[in-house]
Amino acid sequence: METIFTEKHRLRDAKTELFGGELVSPHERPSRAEYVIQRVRDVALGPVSVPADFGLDPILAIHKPDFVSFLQTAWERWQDAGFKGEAMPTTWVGRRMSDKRPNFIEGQVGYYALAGETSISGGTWEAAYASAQVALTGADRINKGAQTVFSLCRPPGHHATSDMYGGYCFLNNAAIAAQFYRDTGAKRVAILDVDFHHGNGTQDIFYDRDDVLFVSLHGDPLETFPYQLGHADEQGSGAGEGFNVNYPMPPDTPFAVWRQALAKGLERIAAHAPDVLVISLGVDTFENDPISFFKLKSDDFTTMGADIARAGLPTHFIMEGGYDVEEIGVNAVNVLQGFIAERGA
Ligand code: SP5
Ligand code: ZN
Repeated sequence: METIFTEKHRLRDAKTELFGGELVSPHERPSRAEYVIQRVRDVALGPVSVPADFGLDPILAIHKPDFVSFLQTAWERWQDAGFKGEAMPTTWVGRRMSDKRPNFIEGQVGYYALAGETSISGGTWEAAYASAQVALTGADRINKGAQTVFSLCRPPGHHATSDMYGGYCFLNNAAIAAQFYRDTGAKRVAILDVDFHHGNGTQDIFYDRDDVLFVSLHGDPLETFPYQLGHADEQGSGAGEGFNVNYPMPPDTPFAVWRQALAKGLERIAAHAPDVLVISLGVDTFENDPISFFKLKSDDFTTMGADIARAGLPTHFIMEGGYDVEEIGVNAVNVLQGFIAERGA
Protein backbone atom coordinates (compact mmCIF):
# COMPACT_ATOMS: atom_id res chain seq x y z
CA MET A 1 0.00 0.00 0.00
CA GLU A 2 1.32 3.41 -0.99
CA THR A 3 1.38 6.21 1.59
CA ILE A 4 1.06 9.89 0.61
CA PHE A 5 2.84 12.17 3.08
CA THR A 6 4.42 15.61 3.26
CA GLU A 7 6.60 17.21 5.90
CA LYS A 8 4.54 20.38 5.42
CA HIS A 9 2.21 19.01 8.10
CA ARG A 10 4.78 20.41 10.58
CA LEU A 11 3.68 23.93 9.66
CA ARG A 12 0.63 23.24 11.83
CA ASP A 13 2.28 23.58 15.23
CA ALA A 14 0.00 25.62 17.49
CA LYS A 15 1.22 26.38 20.99
CA THR A 16 -2.23 26.37 22.55
CA GLU A 17 -5.41 24.33 22.87
CA LEU A 18 -8.23 25.50 25.13
CA PHE A 19 -8.81 22.45 27.33
CA GLY A 20 -10.56 22.34 30.70
CA GLY A 21 -10.21 26.09 31.09
CA GLU A 22 -6.46 26.04 30.51
CA LEU A 23 -4.32 26.69 27.46
CA VAL A 24 -2.44 23.41 27.07
CA SER A 25 -0.05 22.01 24.50
CA PRO A 26 -2.30 20.71 21.69
CA HIS A 27 -3.31 17.04 21.53
CA GLU A 28 -3.19 17.41 17.73
CA ARG A 29 0.59 17.91 17.41
CA PRO A 30 3.24 17.30 14.73
CA SER A 31 4.69 14.19 16.41
CA ARG A 32 1.43 12.36 15.63
CA ALA A 33 2.24 12.21 11.92
CA GLU A 34 5.90 11.45 12.65
CA TYR A 35 4.96 8.36 14.68
CA VAL A 36 2.67 7.17 11.89
CA ILE A 37 5.19 7.63 9.07
CA GLN A 38 7.89 5.99 11.22
CA ARG A 39 5.66 2.94 11.67
CA VAL A 40 4.85 2.88 7.93
CA ARG A 41 8.60 2.70 7.29
CA ASP A 42 9.38 0.24 10.12
CA VAL A 43 6.93 -2.38 8.81
CA ALA A 44 7.79 -1.61 5.15
CA LEU A 45 4.11 -0.99 4.39
CA GLY A 46 5.00 0.25 0.90
CA PRO A 47 6.33 3.30 -0.92
CA VAL A 48 5.99 6.77 0.58
CA SER A 49 5.31 9.59 -1.91
CA VAL A 50 4.95 13.35 -1.69
CA PRO A 51 1.68 14.89 -2.88
CA ALA A 52 1.11 16.62 -6.21
CA ASP A 53 -0.58 20.04 -6.23
CA PHE A 54 -4.18 20.02 -7.47
CA GLY A 55 -4.65 23.69 -6.62
CA LEU A 56 -7.56 25.42 -4.89
CA ASP A 57 -10.39 24.33 -7.21
CA PRO A 58 -11.08 20.94 -5.56
CA ILE A 59 -11.00 22.67 -2.15
CA LEU A 60 -13.48 25.30 -3.39
CA ALA A 61 -15.74 22.49 -4.60
CA ILE A 62 -16.43 21.86 -0.89
CA HIS A 63 -15.55 25.03 1.02
CA LYS A 64 -17.05 28.52 0.59
CA PRO A 65 -14.71 31.14 -0.92
CA ASP A 66 -15.14 33.57 1.99
CA PHE A 67 -14.20 30.80 4.46
CA VAL A 68 -11.09 29.87 2.45
CA SER A 69 -10.07 33.55 2.29
CA PHE A 70 -10.56 33.76 6.04
CA LEU A 71 -8.27 30.77 6.66
CA GLN A 72 -5.65 32.17 4.27
CA THR A 73 -5.49 35.55 6.04
CA ALA A 74 -6.68 34.97 9.63
CA TRP A 75 -3.27 34.69 11.31
CA GLU A 76 -1.85 37.79 9.64
CA ARG A 77 -4.97 39.81 10.37
CA TRP A 78 -5.03 38.61 13.99
CA GLN A 79 -1.44 39.72 14.45
CA ASP A 80 -2.09 43.03 12.67
CA ALA A 81 -4.86 43.68 15.19
CA GLY A 82 -2.18 43.62 17.88
CA PHE A 83 -3.23 40.40 19.62
CA LYS A 84 -0.32 38.62 21.30
CA GLY A 85 -1.57 35.05 21.50
CA GLU A 86 -2.91 32.60 18.94
CA ALA A 87 -6.27 33.26 17.28
CA MET A 88 -9.19 31.80 19.21
CA PRO A 89 -12.86 32.71 19.38
CA THR A 90 -14.28 34.80 22.19
CA THR A 91 -17.77 35.04 20.69
CA TRP A 92 -20.20 32.59 19.05
CA VAL A 93 -23.18 32.86 16.74
CA GLY A 94 -25.56 32.14 19.59
CA ARG A 95 -29.21 31.20 19.20
CA ARG A 96 -31.36 33.99 17.67
CA MET A 97 -28.33 36.20 16.94
CA SER A 98 -27.44 37.69 13.56
CA ASP A 99 -25.77 35.59 10.88
CA LYS A 100 -24.07 38.71 9.43
CA ARG A 101 -20.32 38.35 9.03
CA PRO A 102 -18.40 40.87 11.15
CA ASN A 103 -15.60 42.91 9.59
CA PHE A 104 -13.07 42.80 12.44
CA ILE A 105 -10.93 39.67 12.70
CA GLU A 106 -11.96 38.98 16.30
CA GLY A 107 -15.60 38.77 15.24
CA GLN A 108 -14.75 36.73 12.17
CA VAL A 109 -12.92 34.10 14.23
CA GLY A 110 -16.11 33.61 16.25
CA TYR A 111 -18.17 33.58 13.06
CA TYR A 112 -16.13 30.79 11.41
CA ALA A 113 -15.36 28.66 14.50
CA LEU A 114 -17.61 25.73 15.39
CA ALA A 115 -15.57 24.97 18.51
CA GLY A 116 -13.22 26.97 20.69
CA GLU A 117 -10.37 24.56 21.40
CA THR A 118 -8.61 24.98 18.05
CA SER A 119 -6.22 27.95 17.89
CA ILE A 120 -5.16 29.38 14.54
CA SER A 121 -1.38 29.86 14.40
CA GLY A 122 1.18 30.84 11.77
CA GLY A 123 1.50 28.12 9.11
CA THR A 124 -1.94 26.65 9.78
CA TRP A 125 -3.31 27.49 6.33
CA GLU A 126 -0.20 26.15 4.55
CA ALA A 127 -0.41 22.85 6.46
CA ALA A 128 -4.18 22.50 5.93
CA TYR A 129 -3.73 23.15 2.21
CA ALA A 130 -0.95 20.54 2.01
CA SER A 131 -3.11 18.06 3.95
CA ALA A 132 -5.91 18.48 1.39
CA GLN A 133 -3.38 17.84 -1.40
CA VAL A 134 -2.33 14.62 0.37
CA ALA A 135 -5.98 13.51 0.22
CA LEU A 136 -6.36 14.57 -3.44
CA THR A 137 -3.16 12.80 -4.47
CA GLY A 138 -4.48 9.61 -2.87
CA ALA A 139 -7.71 9.99 -4.84
CA ASP A 140 -5.72 10.40 -8.03
CA ARG A 141 -3.92 7.11 -7.29
CA ILE A 142 -7.24 5.28 -6.89
CA ASN A 143 -8.50 6.89 -10.11
CA LYS A 144 -5.43 5.50 -11.85
CA GLY A 145 -6.24 1.96 -10.70
CA ALA A 146 -4.81 1.50 -7.19
CA GLN A 147 -7.01 -0.77 -5.03
CA THR A 148 -6.00 1.09 -1.90
CA VAL A 149 -3.95 4.08 -0.71
CA PHE A 150 -3.15 5.76 2.59
CA SER A 151 -3.32 9.57 2.73
CA LEU A 152 -1.42 10.47 5.90
CA CYS A 153 -3.26 13.76 6.32
CA ARG A 154 -2.44 16.21 9.07
CA PRO A 155 -4.13 18.40 10.21
CA PRO A 156 -7.26 16.22 10.19
CA GLY A 157 -10.48 17.26 8.45
CA HIS A 158 -13.76 15.59 9.37
CA HIS A 159 -15.06 18.28 11.76
CA ALA A 160 -14.64 21.09 9.20
CA THR A 161 -17.83 22.11 7.39
CA SER A 162 -18.12 24.11 4.17
CA ASP A 163 -17.68 27.28 6.22
CA MET A 164 -16.51 26.39 9.74
CA TYR A 165 -13.31 25.13 11.36
CA GLY A 166 -12.81 23.46 14.74
CA GLY A 167 -12.15 20.13 16.39
CA TYR A 168 -8.52 20.46 15.20
CA CYS A 169 -9.80 20.58 11.56
CA PHE A 170 -9.69 23.34 8.91
CA LEU A 171 -10.34 21.75 5.49
CA ASN A 172 -12.41 18.56 5.21
CA ASN A 173 -9.93 16.24 3.49
CA ALA A 174 -12.33 13.29 3.20
CA ALA A 175 -15.10 15.45 1.73
CA ILE A 176 -12.67 17.08 -0.70
CA ALA A 177 -11.52 13.63 -1.85
CA ALA A 178 -15.11 12.33 -2.14
CA GLN A 179 -16.16 15.31 -4.27
CA PHE A 180 -13.04 14.89 -6.41
CA TYR A 181 -14.06 11.29 -7.11
CA ARG A 182 -17.51 12.50 -8.18
CA ASP A 183 -16.01 15.18 -10.41
CA THR A 184 -13.67 12.69 -12.08
CA GLY A 185 -16.24 10.07 -13.00
CA ALA A 186 -17.39 8.16 -9.89
CA LYS A 187 -21.18 7.81 -9.75
CA ARG A 188 -21.43 6.89 -6.08
CA VAL A 189 -19.03 7.31 -3.16
CA ALA A 190 -19.26 6.05 0.42
CA ILE A 191 -17.46 7.59 3.39
CA LEU A 192 -17.03 5.41 6.48
CA ASP A 193 -15.89 7.46 9.48
CA VAL A 194 -14.32 5.31 12.22
CA ASP A 195 -12.79 8.20 14.20
CA PHE A 196 -13.99 8.27 17.82
CA HIS A 197 -15.71 11.61 17.21
CA HIS A 198 -18.71 12.14 14.95
CA GLY A 199 -17.71 13.52 11.54
CA ASN A 200 -20.07 16.46 11.80
CA GLY A 201 -18.42 18.36 8.97
CA THR A 202 -18.66 15.49 6.51
CA GLN A 203 -22.28 14.79 7.51
CA ASP A 204 -23.23 18.44 7.05
CA ILE A 205 -21.54 18.73 3.66
CA PHE A 206 -23.34 15.74 2.11
CA TYR A 207 -26.56 15.75 4.18
CA ASP A 208 -28.96 16.49 1.31
CA ARG A 209 -27.22 14.28 -1.27
CA ASP A 210 -27.79 10.67 -2.34
CA ASP A 211 -24.53 10.29 -4.30
CA VAL A 212 -22.23 10.36 -1.26
CA LEU A 213 -23.29 8.01 1.53
CA PHE A 214 -21.96 8.95 4.99
CA VAL A 215 -21.68 6.30 7.74
CA SER A 216 -20.17 7.24 11.12
CA LEU A 217 -19.36 5.20 14.25
CA HIS A 218 -18.66 7.43 17.24
CA GLY A 219 -19.07 8.39 20.87
CA ASP A 220 -22.63 9.45 21.69
CA PRO A 221 -22.70 13.23 21.15
CA LEU A 222 -24.78 13.61 24.31
CA GLU A 223 -21.56 12.65 26.12
CA THR A 224 -18.68 13.93 23.97
CA PHE A 225 -17.42 16.29 21.26
CA PRO A 226 -18.83 17.57 18.90
CA TYR A 227 -21.95 17.45 21.15
CA GLN A 228 -24.35 19.12 18.71
CA LEU A 229 -24.45 16.53 15.91
CA GLY A 230 -24.20 12.77 15.38
CA HIS A 231 -27.48 11.38 16.72
CA ALA A 232 -29.04 8.24 15.25
CA ASP A 233 -32.12 10.11 14.03
CA GLU A 234 -30.03 12.27 11.66
CA GLN A 235 -30.61 10.28 8.47
CA GLY A 236 -30.29 12.87 5.70
CA SER A 237 -32.72 15.33 4.12
CA GLY A 238 -34.47 15.68 0.77
CA ALA A 239 -32.75 13.54 -1.86
CA GLY A 240 -30.26 12.59 0.87
CA GLU A 241 -32.90 10.94 3.09
CA GLY A 242 -31.47 7.56 4.10
CA PHE A 243 -27.94 8.44 2.95
CA ASN A 244 -26.64 9.52 6.37
CA VAL A 245 -26.17 6.79 8.96
CA ASN A 246 -24.96 7.40 12.54
CA TYR A 247 -24.00 4.80 15.14
CA PRO A 248 -23.52 6.70 18.42
CA MET A 249 -22.18 4.48 21.22
CA PRO A 250 -21.85 4.97 24.99
CA PRO A 251 -18.78 5.32 27.23
CA ASP A 252 -16.65 2.16 27.62
CA THR A 253 -17.90 0.56 24.38
CA PRO A 254 -15.65 -2.49 23.69
CA PHE A 255 -14.56 -3.66 20.24
CA ALA A 256 -17.08 -6.54 20.17
CA VAL A 257 -19.95 -4.03 20.31
CA TRP A 258 -18.25 -1.49 18.04
CA ARG A 259 -17.65 -4.24 15.49
CA GLN A 260 -21.37 -5.05 15.28
CA ALA A 261 -22.03 -1.43 14.32
CA LEU A 262 -19.23 -1.68 11.76
CA ALA A 263 -20.89 -4.77 10.24
CA LYS A 264 -24.21 -2.92 9.92
CA GLY A 265 -22.48 0.11 8.42
CA LEU A 266 -20.66 -2.06 5.89
CA GLU A 267 -23.98 -3.70 4.90
CA ARG A 268 -25.46 -0.27 4.20
CA ILE A 269 -22.36 0.64 2.20
CA ALA A 270 -22.63 -2.56 0.13
CA ALA A 271 -26.27 -1.66 -0.69
CA HIS A 272 -25.05 1.75 -1.94
CA ALA A 273 -22.63 -0.03 -4.33
CA PRO A 274 -20.08 2.80 -4.34
CA ASP A 275 -17.29 3.11 -6.89
CA VAL A 276 -14.93 3.94 -4.03
CA LEU A 277 -14.88 3.75 -0.24
CA VAL A 278 -13.25 6.60 1.70
CA ILE A 279 -12.28 5.77 5.30
CA SER A 280 -11.96 8.64 7.77
CA LEU A 281 -9.34 6.80 9.80
CA GLY A 282 -9.17 8.05 13.37
CA VAL A 283 -7.64 5.75 15.97
CA ASP A 284 -8.85 7.73 18.99
CA THR A 285 -11.15 4.76 19.70
CA PHE A 286 -8.05 3.26 21.41
CA GLU A 287 -8.49 2.30 25.07
CA ASN A 288 -5.71 4.66 26.22
CA ASP A 289 -6.70 7.69 24.15
CA PRO A 290 -6.53 10.72 26.48
CA ILE A 291 -9.69 12.49 25.23
CA SER A 292 -11.96 9.57 24.24
CA PHE A 293 -13.94 6.76 25.90
CA PHE A 294 -14.01 3.61 23.76
CA LYS A 295 -12.02 0.50 24.65
CA LEU A 296 -10.40 -0.75 21.45
CA LYS A 297 -7.07 -2.56 21.84
CA SER A 298 -4.18 -2.39 19.38
CA ASP A 299 -4.99 -5.84 17.91
CA ASP A 300 -8.58 -4.76 17.30
CA PHE A 301 -7.37 -2.27 14.71
CA THR A 302 -5.96 -5.16 12.66
CA THR A 303 -9.35 -6.88 12.76
CA MET A 304 -11.01 -3.59 11.77
CA GLY A 305 -8.79 -3.35 8.69
CA ALA A 306 -9.63 -6.91 7.65
CA ASP A 307 -13.37 -6.27 8.10
CA ILE A 308 -13.11 -3.16 5.90
CA ALA A 309 -11.11 -5.10 3.28
CA ARG A 310 -13.87 -7.72 2.95
CA ALA A 311 -16.16 -5.02 1.52
CA GLY A 312 -14.11 -5.62 -1.63
CA LEU A 313 -14.09 -1.96 -2.70
CA PRO A 314 -11.30 0.38 -3.82
CA THR A 315 -10.45 1.89 -0.44
CA HIS A 316 -8.89 5.26 0.34
CA PHE A 317 -7.70 5.65 3.94
CA ILE A 318 -7.51 9.26 5.14
CA MET A 319 -5.91 9.98 8.53
CA GLU A 320 -8.07 11.79 11.08
CA GLY A 321 -7.64 11.68 14.91
CA GLY A 322 -5.77 9.63 17.52
CA TYR A 323 -4.08 11.22 20.54
CA ASP A 324 -2.22 8.47 22.36
CA VAL A 325 0.66 9.76 20.31
CA GLU A 326 3.19 7.02 21.10
CA GLU A 327 0.71 4.32 19.99
CA ILE A 328 -0.86 6.13 17.04
CA GLY A 329 1.62 4.65 14.55
CA VAL A 330 1.02 1.06 15.63
CA ASN A 331 -2.76 1.50 15.76
CA ALA A 332 -3.17 3.27 12.43
CA VAL A 333 -0.81 0.96 10.58
CA ASN A 334 -2.47 -2.09 12.18
CA VAL A 335 -5.64 -1.12 10.29
CA LEU A 336 -3.69 -0.95 7.03
CA GLN A 337 -1.87 -4.23 7.69
CA GLY A 338 -5.17 -5.92 8.56
CA PHE A 339 -6.52 -4.69 5.23
CA ILE A 340 -3.48 -5.98 3.34
CA ALA A 341 -3.61 -9.38 5.05
CA GLU A 342 -7.11 -9.82 3.63
CA ARG A 343 -6.74 -8.19 0.23
CA GLY A 344 -3.04 -7.89 -0.60
CA ALA A 345 -0.87 -4.79 -0.75
C1 SP5 B 1 -10.08 15.05 14.53
C2 SP5 B 1 -10.43 14.87 15.98
O1 SP5 B 1 -10.29 13.77 16.51
N1 SP5 B 1 -10.83 15.96 16.66
C3 SP5 B 1 -11.19 15.90 18.04
C4 SP5 B 1 -11.48 17.25 18.58
C5 SP5 B 1 -11.82 17.17 20.05
N2 SP5 B 1 -11.83 18.46 20.63
C6 SP5 B 1 -12.38 18.58 21.95
C7 SP5 B 1 -11.54 17.96 23.00
C8 SP5 B 1 -12.23 18.06 24.34
C9 SP5 B 1 -11.82 16.91 25.16
N3 SP5 B 1 -12.53 16.75 26.37
C10 SP5 B 1 -12.03 15.57 27.01
C11 SP5 B 1 -12.61 15.18 28.30
C12 SP5 B 1 -11.76 14.03 28.81
N4 SP5 B 1 -12.31 13.41 29.96
ZN1 ZN C 1 -11.51 12.17 16.78
